[in-house]
Order: sequence, then structure tokens, then C-alpha cells
Amino acid sequence: MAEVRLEHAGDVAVIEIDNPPVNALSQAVRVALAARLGEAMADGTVKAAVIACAGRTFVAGADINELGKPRSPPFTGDIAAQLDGCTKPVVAAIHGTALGGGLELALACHWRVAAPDARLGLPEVKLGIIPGGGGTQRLPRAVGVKLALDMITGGDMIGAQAALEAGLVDEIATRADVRAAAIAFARRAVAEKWPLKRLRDRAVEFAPSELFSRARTEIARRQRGLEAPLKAVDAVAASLKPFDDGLKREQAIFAELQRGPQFGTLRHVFFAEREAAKIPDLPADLPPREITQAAVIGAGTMGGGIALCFAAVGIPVTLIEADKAALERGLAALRRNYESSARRQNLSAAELDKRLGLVKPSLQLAHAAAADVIVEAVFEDLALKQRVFRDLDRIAKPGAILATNTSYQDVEAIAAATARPADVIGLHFFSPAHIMRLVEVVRAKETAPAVVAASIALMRRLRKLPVVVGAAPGFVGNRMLFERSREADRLLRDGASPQDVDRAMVEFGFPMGPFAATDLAGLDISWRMRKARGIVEFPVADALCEAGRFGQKTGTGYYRYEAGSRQGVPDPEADRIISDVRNRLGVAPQPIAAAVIVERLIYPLVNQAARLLEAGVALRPGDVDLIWINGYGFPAWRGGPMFYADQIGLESVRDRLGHLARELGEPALVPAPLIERRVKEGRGFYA
Ligand code: 3H9
Repeated sequence: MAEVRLEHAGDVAVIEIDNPPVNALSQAVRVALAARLGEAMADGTVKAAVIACAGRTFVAGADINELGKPRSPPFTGDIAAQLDGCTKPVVAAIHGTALGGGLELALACHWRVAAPDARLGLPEVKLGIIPGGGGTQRLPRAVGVKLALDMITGGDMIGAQAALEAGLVDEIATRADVRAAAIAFARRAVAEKWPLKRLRDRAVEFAPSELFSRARTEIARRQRGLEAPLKAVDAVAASLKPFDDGLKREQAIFAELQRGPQFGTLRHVFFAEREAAKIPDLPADLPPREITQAAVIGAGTMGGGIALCFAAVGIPVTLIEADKAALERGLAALRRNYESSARRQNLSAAELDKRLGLVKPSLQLAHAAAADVIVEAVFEDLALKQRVFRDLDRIAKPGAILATNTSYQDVEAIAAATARPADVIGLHFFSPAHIMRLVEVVRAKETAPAVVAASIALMRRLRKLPVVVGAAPGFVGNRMLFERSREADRLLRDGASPQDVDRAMVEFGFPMGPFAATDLAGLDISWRMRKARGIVEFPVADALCEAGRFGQKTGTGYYRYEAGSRQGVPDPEADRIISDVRNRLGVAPQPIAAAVIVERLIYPLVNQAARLLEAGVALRPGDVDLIWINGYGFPAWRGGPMFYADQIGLESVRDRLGHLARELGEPALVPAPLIERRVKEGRGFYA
């Protein structure tokens, strides 16, 4: 039950919001908060007020369940206006995360005191909206336009220390109890008669127009297709006007975006993320496993990236490699990667050194003995991985989690190399591992529930998005990718060019087309895998590989790359190879419309995912959507392949699949039984 309490600490009123789990500003909370604030201001014995929260966090924002539905006042903006009218000091006591409407509430207080580990942000753009409680107007007045633009258009949080340096918080509590620190702060404000600091009365510092145009260019590059970040720039630009005019502009944009389709879609993504953390058959009372030490085996790109993930959250990690030169190469690459991401995150040199200091290089597997979790990231070769696990079985301490970072090998066969398969799990990180959020947590038949739960908790601690999948070939993401790749190859045979296909998918919203992406990743690994497994359904990719065209690494693939350039240009030689394949197979090329290219590349994903859901390899449609959004560049604003299929209408997806299966003679495109059933019941994947 939501409650807002008013207590007295001497002459300071403490208004405590208590609305588990994250103190969202629901209708009930807003009504009660406005009332308590009114009472505190009217009480002659009260000299100042502190707004604090019970439980694990300060207010994490508006109640997302209520947004987009008819709501009644007081709105967050009304409470902010009420705070503006307060004549007694009001101090926010921030612990946990102050997000969205929560930070807007804090910004309307006169001062902000934060716990050392507090984090603050306006993440609304991630939901397809912008702050609607005055955040776009008060934040630039607190921290300047540049940082406000970064925070509001990117939606990421900043830590208490950065917030202090930027002027967003006024004090970091040195004592454990941030509330006590805020009370002391309020008393000082009263005793020393500080003038009340109302952000609305402050002018925004001068901001050259290039700041805004640069932000728009950057958004067009990094957040293509998303409406909210561009609108957020408009709202922040309006902060240069008088406060009330800017506020009106914010309100108009907020209302428009709340009615738009992207909000509904991104809210679906938000709740899918929360759902993914819940695994139906895991007992709730599993004892947590303490992880204080990690080890990573293999200092290649993946191993180095994974080691960085541990170091970034303060977990010491031993990075083990058999070969000295490879270890040195790996460490150098790791430092380079970290330096570049540290620049992006504004990490100080001291912090960078501290984190890198947590990575301990080693040439001996025996140094994994102290680790609570060991992640194997050696070359994708089953026999090699089994050998590593046999050795780890001897070396690792009892109860250690033994994880493999394989992207397609049989996790059960790897587990079987040990005498403790219950402790073995797959943790499929995506490259670059220190940047990509997704981790497929691959649960093998014998993996213990406690190991699954501990792995999920650990990945969340590493600030990853763990999604639990079954140990079937290719798990979920790569198994679906296989279907798309086969269809992409067939599109080339049937008459499309690599540019046609890539353009259609980029227009759909992917950051890169499938062929440009394959050129970047390299064609050779899957070619070798296909040869080893006797797969012959990729004649174009096979022909390119046979001609030594492995993608960017060889300067040619589907495209040609000038020395030092990552931008592919159409290559007549690739066209000739494709044309030879068509001739060999007796295919007369036909032009293929962009809309058909999209159907032929998206619907096979949906069909395969339906099979994986039926087989229990994927637990929920939402998990599939998260995997494709966070691992494969599916545009978040389209909600993922399953949500998209529902938007199109599952019946029409089913009909198109049936048509394509007949036309192309491809059994994999025959609509999956789950799709047939849902259509018969008049349902989609979600409803
Ligand atoms: C906004 O504020 C608009 C304003 O500008 C408009 C003003 C007019 N509402 O993530 P967790 C639930 S927009 C409702 O697992 P964590 C969540 O569903 C909002 N519910 O915990 C889950 O429920 P369940 C801007 C919410 O510790 C439970 O809380 N704010 C909300 O890993 C635990 O969540 C945001 O976008 C909410 N706002 O992470 C912040 N937030 O257990 C969104 C959470 O039933 N929230 N729940 O599945 C977060 O980023 C994370 O939840 C947070 C905690 C970091 C707070």
C-alpha cells in the first residue's frame, strides 16, 4: 500500500514516500505527497522539510503502469510548482536511484543531498517519451545545456560524484544515513538563512546553437528511428526561453509522445526486461552465492571484454591465457578498449587505473582456483572447450560456477566433461562484451537452479541484461539468425543485390544491413561450421568464401573495402560471383521490392522463434524480443520480432509464411504449429 508519511525531526518535517518496490509517483502518492507538503508548510512549528523515501530507492519515476492512461491531478509538474511556491527550505534526500519524475521532484526542491552510491537520471526517452514534470527546463538550469542534453537525450544515469561536480546535487552524505544528512543540511539552511535556490528562477547559461545541431546529428546517427530523443532536444532548446514558456513546450511534446505508438512499444520492452528476470520454475528462496573473485579463460576479444565487465563493477578477475604473446596482445587490446569506453563515460584516469588494476593476467589455469565464477572464452572448438572444463573440474573450488561463453557449441557436452555438470552453465556474451548488454544464460539439462539464479544475479550486477534460454543448437538468437541468413542468401540468388537487402533492412530500422554486418564479423567462421556440418543452403556465401572473400578482414566480402576503410562499396566482382551462382542454379534473377525483402527476412525469425517457444528453448515472446533488440540490432521502437508480428497481425504473417514456403519450396517457412494455433484462437503472441 502506498503511503506518504509526515514525521517531525525537531523543527524539520520529514516527508517519507513509501510505495514499494521503487516508490513510483502513482496517483495515490501524488495526492498524498501534495497534501503532506501543504501540511508541513502550514505548520508553524516546521522550519524546513526533507523529502525522503522508504525502502531501496528514492522515487524511480512516474508509475509506468499509469502513463498513457487518463490521469488526474495533481501531476508531477503540479507538485513541482507547489515546491516552487514553498517559502521554507525543502531538501531532497536521495538514495538508490532518482529517476524520471523522481529526479524532477528532487530538482524542484531547493537543495539535493545524495548518498555516495546514489544515481540520477532522466530515462524517459528509453520509454519513447520525454520528462513531463519540468525536467527538461530545470535540469539545464542546474547543470548547463550540454550535460542536460546528454542526460535527457541519452537517458543514462550519472553517479552522485559526477552529479555533485555538475551542480545537480549539493552535498554527498558522508554518513550512512542520507536522511540524517539532509535534515542537518536543512537545519543549516534555516540557521544561516540561505536564500532558497529555485531552479525556475535561474537563467540558463548561454548555449551556442551548434550544441543543439550537434545533438541532433548525433541522435540521427546513434538513435535512428527514435522520435523522443529529437523531441527532447526541442524541449531542452525551449529552456532558453522564459521558464513558463519552456514548460508549456515540454508539456505539449510530452502529451504528443504519450499518445504516439513508440511509447506503447517501448513500454512493452521495459516490462519485457522486468519479466525476463523471473524464471517460473526457480524456487524463490535459493541461497545467494557470494561472488568476490572471477576468472576468465582466454584473453581474446571476448575474454578481454568479459574481464572488463567484472572489473567495471569492482570484482577482481584473473585473465588466463596459455600463450604469453597472446596474453600480452589481449591485455593491450583490453586497455585500448577500456580507454575508449572510459572517455565516453567520463571516467577519470585514476578510476581507469583502479579498474584495470583489478584484472590480473596469468599464464596458469591453476590461478582460477580461488574464483567463485570462471568464464571460459577460448576458441570455438568443442574438443578444446571440453579439455578446458576437464582441467577446471580438477582446479576450481567446490561450488564455483563454471561458465562457457560459447555462442553455439553444445553446453551439455561441455558440462559432461566435468564431474559437476550441475555447476556448468552457458553465459553467451555478445561482442564487444564490455558494451553489449545482452547475455544469453544457457541452462543445460543438469544445471542446478541455484547456479541459474546466481548467474542471473551476477549478470545483473555486471549491469547486463540476462535472458535465460535452453541449451539447443544456436540457443535462441543465433538459431533465429541462421534462418534469416539462409533467406538473405536466397534473396541474392533470386535477384536482389547486397545493397538492396542492406538498404531495406536499414530503412526498417536495423543499424546495419545483414551483409554489411556479416562482412564486419567475417564470413569464414560460419563457412567452416557449415562445411563441418555438411550444410549446403548458402551457395552465395560459400562461393564468396571459396574466392577468399571473408569480409572486412580480407578487404572483400559482399562489398569491397578500401585500405583502412570500414565503409563497403559495391563490388562488380561480388556481383559476378553472385551471378555465377544464379547461372549454376538456373535461376532467372527478378527485382525484389524492399517490402518483400523485409518480409522474407523478418518472418522467418518469427517462425523460428515460435518453434523455440514451443520447444521451451525460449521462455516467452518477450525474451525473444529482448534478445533480438539487444543482441542483433532489431529496432527497439518496433518492439522486437514477436511484438512486430502481433502489430502486423499474426494471421497475415501466417498467410505470408505459407505463401513463401510454397513459392520458395522451403519447409522451414511452413508456419509453425504455435502460430497456427494462435491464429485459430484469434490471438497473437502477446494477447
Ligand atoms: C517518468 O517518470 C515520466 C515523468 O517525467 C512524467 C511526469 C509527469 N513504474 O527493474 P526492477 C517495477 S517515466 C512502475 O526489476 P531494479 C518493475 O516493473 C518513468 N513500476 O528493479 C518491477 O516490478 P515487478 C521514468 C516500476 O532494482 C519492480 O519495480 N523512470 C517502475 O533492477 C522492480 O524493478 C524509469 O524509467 C516505474 N517507474 O531496478 C525508471 N520502475 O517486480 C524505470 C520499476 O512487479 N525503472 N518498476 O516486475 C528502472 O530503471 C529500474 O526499475 C530501477 C530499479 C533502476 C528503478
